[in-house]
Amino acid sequence: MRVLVTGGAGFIGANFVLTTLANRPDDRVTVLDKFTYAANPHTLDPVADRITVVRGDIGDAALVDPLVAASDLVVNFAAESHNDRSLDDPSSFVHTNLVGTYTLLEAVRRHGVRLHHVSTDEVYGDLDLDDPERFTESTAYNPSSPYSSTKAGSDLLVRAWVRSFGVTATISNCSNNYGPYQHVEKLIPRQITNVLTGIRPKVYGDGANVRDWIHVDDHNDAVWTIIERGIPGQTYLIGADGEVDNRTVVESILELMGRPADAFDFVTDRPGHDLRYAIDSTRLRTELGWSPRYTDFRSGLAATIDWYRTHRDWWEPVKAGVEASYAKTQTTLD
Ligand code: NAD
Ligand code: TDX
Repeated sequence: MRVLVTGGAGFIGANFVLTTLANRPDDRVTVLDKFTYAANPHTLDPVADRITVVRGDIGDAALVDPLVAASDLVVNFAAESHNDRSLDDPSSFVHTNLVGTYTLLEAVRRHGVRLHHVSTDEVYGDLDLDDPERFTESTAYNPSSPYSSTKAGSDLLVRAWVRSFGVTATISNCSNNYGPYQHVEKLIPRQITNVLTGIRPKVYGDGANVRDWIHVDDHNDAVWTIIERGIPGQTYLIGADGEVDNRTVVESILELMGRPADAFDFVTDRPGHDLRYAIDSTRLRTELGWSPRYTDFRSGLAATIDWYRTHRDWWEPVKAGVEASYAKTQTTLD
């Protein structure tokens, strides 16, 4: 199969490329990526001779069209992905997440190519801490941030192109990912690399916000399951029953790194901060037979800490810039 992986130099997309090459040696992989700040130019170096890398924008129709025409499958990971940045400047989120997805949809429509669109549980908004319900495929969309609203819009474009134009597409909405190659702006790598560089970890607000953690390899395994066995036109939620509050995540990182569990600071909260996400992945498990392999969050976290410890050259060049940027808006709370 000829697979076009958009956003294949970012966190989840690069892990997808690496596991696809390992598990499906006969597939031919092309990466289309704009190489924004979020892409590390070295992540794909070890497989550079096995893939084709095209540097460009998914919103560039003239570039996208022949790449899609030469593919059997497009897997769309390309996005602006960070909530904090979307609050600072939403413009690139509107361009990439909305115009970019539209551009891909028009190309797959023209050429009759299958699309899998990767999305997030944040499209559903948030839940109360004690709400017994979790998100399902029929939960109403209710996004909170410029990031999540542009992802919600991208999903709705895919649904409309399926219904109105007969495009063959599936959508997945996954919970928070962790694992190797995640940018140090995100919660888990930020705190691990803070400890490794002598900075106290930073928890937004009171740290009660809950995220539903899944290892990136389990996410990507679910994406392949949906591509192979999913029903065209359907949406599947991906989650691994990994709900943990942020304070506990940071305390666990500190403990696993041999530091006192209270050696962190509470800092300025994120505006509009979603309280809790929780995924019910029953459809994916019962209809498609998927289940996660990483069921012990603490050991997945320990492996991720080891990865950042042994890959300093991968993250060190951007660490100081990320912290300087956060310091402009985040101050320690008393
Ligand atoms: P990321 O920010 O690490 O990577 C995004 C990649 O897209 C980068 O390589 C970037 O250069 C590229 N890109 C950005 N704009 C582009 C454009 N206009 N054209 C081409 N490439 C462009 O993001 P990620 O965490 O790997 O997320 C990948 C996808 O998964 C996103 O759609 C995101 O919404 C979704 N998702 C992420 C998570 C998570 O926890 N990280 C959870 C659920 C869903
Ligand atoms: O330093 C921090 N301290 C902190 O308390 C950072 C960076 C974050 N947080 C909090 C905010 C969130 O409650 O931790 C939680 C996780 O934050 P992020 O890593 O920024 O992720 P989140 O906003 O939950 O979104 C992530 O998961 C869903 C991805 O960035 C999205 O792309 C994905 O859709």
